[in-house]
Amino acid sequence: MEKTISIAVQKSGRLSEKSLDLIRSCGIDFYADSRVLKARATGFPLSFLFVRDDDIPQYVADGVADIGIVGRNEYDESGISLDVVRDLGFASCRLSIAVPHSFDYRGLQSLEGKRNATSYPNILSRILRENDVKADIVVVSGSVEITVDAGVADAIADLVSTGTTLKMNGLEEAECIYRSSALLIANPDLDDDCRLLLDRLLERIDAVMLARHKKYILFNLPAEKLDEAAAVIGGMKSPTVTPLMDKGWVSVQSAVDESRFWAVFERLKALGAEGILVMNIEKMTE
Ligand code: PRT
Ligand code: ZN
Repeated sequence: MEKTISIAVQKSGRLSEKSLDLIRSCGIDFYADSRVLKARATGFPLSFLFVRDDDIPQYVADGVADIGIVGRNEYDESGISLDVVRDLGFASCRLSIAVPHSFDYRGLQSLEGKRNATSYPNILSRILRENDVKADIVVVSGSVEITVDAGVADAIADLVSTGTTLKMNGLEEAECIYRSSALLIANPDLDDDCRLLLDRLLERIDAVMLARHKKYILFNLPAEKLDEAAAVIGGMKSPTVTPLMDKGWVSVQSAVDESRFWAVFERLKALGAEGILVMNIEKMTE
């Protein structure tokens, strides 16, 4: 029987869609239905286990799944030690201390002797300990933001992405103490077959992730500006240059980091580039 590698993915929540999108972008197809707990991919020997995110580190540790996608917060909170294979970058958020407006917050020391509600007691207590702060931790599994108003806590440590939830509950984000994004985790004792499959999968994931941060540009340029344009584009072996019918002009193609894209675009225009075409890249290798 063909060997497969199994991946635990959040069944339904903030990680689900992006986890499945990433796998689809790797050319791996499957049928995912919110009612099923397992699925088998086509195009790659991969099977899925759809579960709650809190359970993913334990399932991977127990070998119920070989690998998994989970927020760094859940992984660290679990206290389980696994291989962190990649930081996938999506579902990013921060764990922040938030306080009511009446609370005069001046750093973590302000929490000394106070009641702090959180769903991440292990992460919070580690950070408080590292900062020599002795405080009570009130563990709640959800709706942390209502605990201050309910009178069970003086401050909270909760995940934040836009900050809207805190504001809507009359709380101020006082300090970010920890950052999280989705991780690809693996059981450290995978057998050789599984490790080979993981390496094949990683090759695809890396190609997709690299491409996500790049744009492909194509433009026409006066030939005498070529050296300057190459310097502007930078970070690559050489742009592809094709002569045009009009002898004084060339067509240039290259990948550019998305973060530098607008700066590059403006400088190329200033050099006389025309007909600039910009395309998304689906996959690429370095
Ligand atoms: O059912 P299951 O246990 O699988 O899911 P869950 O309810 O425990 O988790 P889910 O789907 O809410 O989040 C999964 C993971 O997404 C988390 O463990 C984080 O790694 C990550 N993530 C990213 C977030 C957020 N952003 C986020 N904003 N998790 C939670 N939130 C909460 C936040 O605490 C706040 O209450 O979303 C609310 C809205 O945030 P604002 O700041 O945008 O208003
Ligand atoms: Zn959860």
